[in-house]
Amino acid sequence: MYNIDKIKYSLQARLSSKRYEHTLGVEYTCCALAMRYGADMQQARMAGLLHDCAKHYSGERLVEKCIQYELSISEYEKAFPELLHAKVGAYLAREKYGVEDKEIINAIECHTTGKPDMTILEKILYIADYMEPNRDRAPHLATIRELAFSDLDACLLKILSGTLYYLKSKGSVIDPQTEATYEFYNNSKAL
Ligand code: DGI
Ligand code: FE
Ligand code: FE
Repeated sequence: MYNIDKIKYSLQARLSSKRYEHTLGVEYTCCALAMRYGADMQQARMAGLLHDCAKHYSGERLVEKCIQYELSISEYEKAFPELLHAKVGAYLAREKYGVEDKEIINAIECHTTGKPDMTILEKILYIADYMEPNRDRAPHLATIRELAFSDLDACLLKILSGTLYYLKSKGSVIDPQTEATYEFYNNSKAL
């Protein structure tokens, strides 16, 4: 069993108060979605709680951490190292917070870009991260919050298309995994 209080204490000490509130919001939303879809609620809560546990590191520190922990860095991650908070977070969830459940680790690892053919837990974390109660800036939040409880894949696609639109409008580098995730869910929607 995990010591949730200890994990929360440690996260609160490291993350900014805004990021910590976001973390609690993602934990809560993961649990609600797990309840809706019959997924494991404790597993979903833990994924939500730890998903941004490396978010306080700068891009430069994240690159250093990857080198130190021997984690690979792609060309895209080099160009936009903040993306690495998911990979380093997955590593720390296992090595520092003692999470042995590979499904939780995988969900944390892909929570920023998504990936094609996600598990229910991976979808729940990806969606909860976007729509937790403290989020207020993303477009179509009301629709996304409604869709999350009726059609997970349609909800994913709505988030992905909004994210791609936002990144393109900023002229940002788009990770091939974000693009591949969008393509997968866009192609599977009619099936
Ligand atoms: O860590 P959070 O802020 O809670 O959320 P997150 O892990 O989903 O990260 C969100 C940011 O990641 C958001 O600004 C969009 C960005 N992002 C997602 N996919 C890509 C990306 N940024 C780039 N440059 N390329 C991507 O493919
Ligand atoms: Fe994140
Ligand atoms: Fe997050």
